[in-house]
Amino acid sequence: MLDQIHSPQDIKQLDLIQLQSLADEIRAFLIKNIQKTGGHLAPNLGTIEMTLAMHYVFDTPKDSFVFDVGHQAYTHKILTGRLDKMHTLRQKDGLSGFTKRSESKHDSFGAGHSSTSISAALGIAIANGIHKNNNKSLAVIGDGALTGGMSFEALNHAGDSNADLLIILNDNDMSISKNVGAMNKYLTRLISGKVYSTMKSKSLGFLEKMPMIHEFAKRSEEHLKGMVLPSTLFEELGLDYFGPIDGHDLPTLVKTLKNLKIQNKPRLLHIITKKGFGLESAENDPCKFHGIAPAQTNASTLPSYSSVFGTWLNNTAKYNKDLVAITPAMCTGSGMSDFEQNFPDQYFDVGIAEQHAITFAGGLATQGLKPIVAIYSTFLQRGYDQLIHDIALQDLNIVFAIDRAGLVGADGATHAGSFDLSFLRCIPNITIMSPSNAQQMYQMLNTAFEMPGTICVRYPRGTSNIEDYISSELIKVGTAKVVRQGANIVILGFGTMLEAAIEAGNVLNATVVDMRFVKPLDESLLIQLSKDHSQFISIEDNAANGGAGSAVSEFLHKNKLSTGLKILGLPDKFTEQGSQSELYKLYNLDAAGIINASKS
Ligand SMILES: Cc1ncc(C[n+]2csc(CCOP(=O)(O)OP(=O)(O)O)c2C)c(N)n1
Repeated sequence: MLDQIHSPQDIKQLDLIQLQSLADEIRAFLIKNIQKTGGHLAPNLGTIEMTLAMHYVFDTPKDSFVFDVGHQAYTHKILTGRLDKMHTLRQKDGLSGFTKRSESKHDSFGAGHSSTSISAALGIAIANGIHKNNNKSLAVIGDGALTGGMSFEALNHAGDSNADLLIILNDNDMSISKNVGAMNKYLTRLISGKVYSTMKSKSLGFLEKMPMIHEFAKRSEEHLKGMVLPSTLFEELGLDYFGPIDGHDLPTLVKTLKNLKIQNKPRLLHIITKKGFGLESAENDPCKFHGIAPAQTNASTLPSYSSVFGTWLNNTAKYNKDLVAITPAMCTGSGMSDFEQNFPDQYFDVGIAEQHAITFAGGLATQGLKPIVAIYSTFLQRGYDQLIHDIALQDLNIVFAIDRAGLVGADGATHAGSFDLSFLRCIPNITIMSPSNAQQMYQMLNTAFEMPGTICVRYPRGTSNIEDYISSELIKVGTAKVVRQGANIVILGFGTMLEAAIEAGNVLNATVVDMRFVKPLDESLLIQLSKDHSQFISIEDNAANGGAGSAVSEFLHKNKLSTGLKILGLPDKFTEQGSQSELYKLYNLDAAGIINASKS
């Protein structure tokens, strides 16, 4: 059947039995396809029936579906005419792993970062109201994404509006790791029936004193729920609440969605799904199968930068009871699993709540603790004001371990750490370190932990070729290191771009510098090098605009130094998806790029 589906219209004629067969086909297809391409396996296996039912009942693109994060939208891609491109998923020039407006008219809102769907779908719903077009707007949000502050802001707005908005809460009790927080506990109580039954018994007790109303209320439990006493937090906030229902039961999903389609108030349907549904290994270990690498990937034995961070964290915590580490829902990805096990009292997973993670760390720091905020570069964007206003402005002692800086590969522009050097560099009181290898990273973390102030250590996705990296040494702040002495040209290598700098340096007989610090720069070395070299070439895995090379340019200009400078960095456009090496080549961030720059 799958081959016959070219648009959502093609599923409308199916009966429910055929729809179930289609779900089974899609499941088998996804398991096979994602194993080849890599991607978000477990989240997509959990949302097949939900997505089929949504497309069966509603009509995109007239109606809008906004998928939170967009990592669970593969079935949606298949049903909206992208089946034949699924083999290109997450590859260069291929389908995005997330929803993307430029990819399909059925993707009503792009995503990648979490907790945005209710806001966007509410905007669409309110616009529909202004246009009086009767189109429907749906947000699909996971229980993990619901831990993000923006979703609360959106609920706060939605519940006080008359918008024709349907929120589908896809509750699988998992974020990437096990979901956390009071809201999650509340949802569990809601599913177990405890919330509703407590409220019901309370309200019945109250109503027994008013026999007429009691009699009326008894006739319809729904009525009782809706009219007499709100039974859930969502209803308290002004949304109609429906559920919980089994999110893998197609007939129930279809029937419920049909009922909900004819309503026009802000409403929330709570569905219960199993992450990894239908694939035993994924059901048993949904965290491991949240996202998987393509089958042919050779697992490297070299240490990843995330694991270097994890090792440093463990080793340092052994001797420092004041060390506390915080992750906004990225425990495994940040290399913190061992630390979580070994130091549970010093470990905080705060949910997908980057803003809170940062200001929470600020509070801890005011009391003499030494917080380490482990955060991906792209998600640090979420906490920018917190970083400026709550941390740097108060000169608090916090280490930011910024993972996935630079290009991340298959996840594409939404996840690329393209901007951190630019947006961090302009903040006063901040020190920025950018290690060129695993051992230097370890030493920088030692340094950052020892020194006061707001310290950022930013490192890329991937592995370092230095295996023996543990070191007790510190690095003098603001010092760069000449790693190759040459003539005429100086290549200023920032972070792991040093490798390309050395390769090009050997070809060009250039002087090569491991810059190590983006802020403060090693100004005296720059002055010294400018005396006997005519040209600098800087290279970084950050936007060229406002990044490390810009810092060098500003310095040269301020000091009226006439040395030429070519800045190699990411272009002034959002980066593509593909393998990291493909992309670095594409953006000339390799030895060939440096050699070409030296000639132009
Ligand atoms: C702002 C932000 N922080 C972190 C992430 C990484 N991330 C992607 S999916 C995910 C878990 C989402 O859980 P949930 O919404 O319950 O969806 P599920 O995968 O369980 O279906 C996380 C933490 C992100 N995409 N955006």
